[in-house]
Amino acid sequence: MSEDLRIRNVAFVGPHHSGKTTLLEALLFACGAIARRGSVTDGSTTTDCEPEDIAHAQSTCVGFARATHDSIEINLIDTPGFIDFFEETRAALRGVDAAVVVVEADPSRIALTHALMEEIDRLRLPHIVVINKLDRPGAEFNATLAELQRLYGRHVVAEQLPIRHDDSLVGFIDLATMQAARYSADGDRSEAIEPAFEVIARQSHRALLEAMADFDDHLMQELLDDVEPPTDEVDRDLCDECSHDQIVPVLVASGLHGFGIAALLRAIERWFPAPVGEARAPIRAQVIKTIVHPQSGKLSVARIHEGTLTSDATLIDLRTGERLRVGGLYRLFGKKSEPISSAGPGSIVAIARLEGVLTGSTLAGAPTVKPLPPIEFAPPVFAVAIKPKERIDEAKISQMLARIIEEDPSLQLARAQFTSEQLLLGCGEQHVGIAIERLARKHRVEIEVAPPAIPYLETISGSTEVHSRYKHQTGGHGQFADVQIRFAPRPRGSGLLFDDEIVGGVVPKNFIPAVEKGVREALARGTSGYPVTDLRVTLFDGQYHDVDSSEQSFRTAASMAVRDALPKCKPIVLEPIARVEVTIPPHFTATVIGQLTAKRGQILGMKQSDREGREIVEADVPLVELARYITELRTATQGLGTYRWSHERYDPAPPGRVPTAAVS
Ligand SMILES: Nc1nc2c(ncn2[C@@H]2O[C@H](COP(=O)(O)OP(=O)(O)OP(=O)(O)O)[C@@H](O)[C@H]2O)c(=O)[nH]1
Ligand SMILES: [Mg+2]
Repeated sequence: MSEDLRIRNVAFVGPHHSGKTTLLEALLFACGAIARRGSVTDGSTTTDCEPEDIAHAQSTCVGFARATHDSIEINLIDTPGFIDFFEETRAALRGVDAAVVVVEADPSRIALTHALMEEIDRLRLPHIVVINKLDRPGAEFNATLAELQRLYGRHVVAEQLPIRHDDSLVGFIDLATMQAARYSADGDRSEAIEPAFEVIARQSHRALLEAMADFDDHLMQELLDDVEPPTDEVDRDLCDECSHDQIVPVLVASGLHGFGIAALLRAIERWFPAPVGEARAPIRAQVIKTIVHPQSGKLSVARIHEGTLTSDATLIDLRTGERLRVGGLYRLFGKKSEPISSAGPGSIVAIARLEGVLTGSTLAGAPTVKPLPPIEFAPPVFAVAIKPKERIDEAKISQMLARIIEEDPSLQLARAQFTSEQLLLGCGEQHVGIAIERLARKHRVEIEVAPPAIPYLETISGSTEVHSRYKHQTGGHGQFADVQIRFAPRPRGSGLLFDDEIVGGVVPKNFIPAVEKGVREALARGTSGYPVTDLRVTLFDGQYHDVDSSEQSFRTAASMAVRDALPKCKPIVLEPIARVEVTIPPHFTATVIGQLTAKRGQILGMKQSDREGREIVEADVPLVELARYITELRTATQGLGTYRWSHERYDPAPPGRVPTAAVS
């Protein structure tokens, strides 16, 4: 039988900059888990402990910590809010039983929680919302709550009201107990509700009960009969309905001042579910994060769902069937790892040296254990071209790149089509940028980064015939070759065709491959510097000299012919056109179509997506216009839009818009 454990596993999630790391730090301090409260601005918090977090004063990956309160062990995961790191956050949500959604007291920032709330709903994860930064002048509690309810419904309901004086937070009213409290350095002090707040408190209390009554017939009857339900009943219902993800209570806080922590701790303990799991069952655990230290090696952070894991156990990676020996068992606290000998169900632990195990893998104590649902990572939407700054061997660099991808499976490596550049792909500019920084720091490899080259081509739109003679006399042996060549356009996409129409051996057979070679070499860089394609090149006449003609001289004559001919055939530059599928909630369709049209896109139509509540806009867009498209798309769609593309064809580029290729 499964038993309730005195554990809570909680993720702090929410938009970028909403104050998650600061609030979590205040919670750790309140529980005595840290002696001094660090700050994000000076890089001293527990969970922003990676050098990249500190350098950017923001979370760039998940951080782990724990605290004990009322003899309940609280495992905490701090997640990065920036949209580029959403895949990291999604994986972490698999390890917890509940989430604290931290938002700023600013209604305009609530829409940024959309993708996150969708994921929380999909996982049916019990959660609360904390309206944070209420100490700030101009903080808007009411408007923020209204916006939350407009987007997510009336079951997102205030359980506290902030008491603000002189535009700053001083206390709160608990709407379940109808008691007020004032924050102070040594805890919250209860006090009576001020007369000025009585009406609003009563109305909000009623709204809370009504939202809860939707899931509780008894409470509904009491409300209909105008009976005030006893406080302990309200409290019980809140626990029940929040832990079953029916009600989403909203709390108030100022993480920076440590205000709201006591209520938050109480909510975590009372409203969030305890993990369930059987200690004697075979191990069933899922890896939610992989950390690779250049010196100490690899750590797989896993959530144990069933069983008791010991530091000398053998596990099966159900993804590969591989049997692996645990190389050490740890609990993480910021950058510290504390060795432990065993951990039971509901725990989040770091396991050392599980080679081949990836984030998302199910680790099992027996082959009969059922795998947990895999974690599918969204396909990458942003790419940079990379090459090492110094010449180091290819094998070494690919090994290091493989390690950073092992840490973060939402990164990918690929070779660019047409240009063969090495690409690093990820979920956005910042995601890829930070990966490069991490690579430089951890593996001491400096990488040069550039936007991927656009594989422009050149073609001709007119025909011509040229006569080219190469004659050179340098004492002794001379050089002689004479060719007449016709250049004509071919249909788009048909490539280069070389024709030999020589009759009577005026150019001997053995020199014709040299002519073709000379033509091809010269066409590798057209008038614009880009390769020339879609044309027919016909050698139809020429002359040779018995002694002075050579392969080299015909090659030279042929390339001179190309140089001469190209400007006479009205050369044009061709640009690659991508077929784009943009996936968005339907109400953004008009915006996205406008955006794509402004990018010279040609809209092909709309279709239904497999994903519920999503539509796909299909369009053909010049590849060059897509360089930063993901950032623009997210800005226009509250972070919800995503897209993928594939090469479709080449079209003439608008004159004057194409950079000349750099001479290499
Ligand atoms: N006034 C005020 N500022 C706060 C509060 N909490 C955090 N901040 C500030 O807001 C900024 C962001 O805080 P963080 O704790 O890093 O926010 P976060 O949600 O962890 O940010 P990401 O990890 O990037 O998603 C920092 O400059 C904090 O000092 C608060 O309650 N009041
Ligand atoms: Mg943070």
